[in-house]
Amino acid sequence: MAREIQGQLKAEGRRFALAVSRFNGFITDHLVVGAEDALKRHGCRDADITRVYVPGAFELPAAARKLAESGKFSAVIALGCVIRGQTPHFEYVAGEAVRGLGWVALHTGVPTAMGVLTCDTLEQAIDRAGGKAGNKGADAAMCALEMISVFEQIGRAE
Ligand code: INI
Repeated sequence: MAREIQGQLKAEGRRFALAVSRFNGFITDHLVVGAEDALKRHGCRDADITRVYVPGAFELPAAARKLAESGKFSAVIALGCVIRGQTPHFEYVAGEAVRGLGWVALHTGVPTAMGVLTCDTLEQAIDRAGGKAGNKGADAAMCALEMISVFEQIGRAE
């Protein structure tokens, strides 16, 4: 019979690091609320969440790497917001943030969730930070829970 691994969404007894960009803080604050709400609804204690603030999305990968390599956390959840209208270097900031977080996920082996909004407009960002398109911070937290469980089960598989 085929064996299958599916992630369980359990946050109890796990420790989480949130790397949060201060740039567009009025959006990222809402991503933090969404992420922490999702973690707590799945059993995480307040004391098991560490929030680390960095200047902008560009700095998220470096902070996420430090957090992942510290060995203190079950997962790292990176939260940021890059809006195209605000800068001609949108592509660079967004690209480096996404690429860098992918690098952290691959090279550290610690589940690293990408909760960085890359939007054309402020309205799109609001929609995704607790507005009509949900909360991408909460989505990233759920992704972290799923990947922790998937990795654990792969480790135990015979
Ligand atoms: N950082 C963001 O998080 N979002 C943005 O939209 C943004 N824009 O528009 O420039 C932004 N820039 C700052 C960048 O992340 C770095 O903090 C900065 O370049 C210093 O390294």
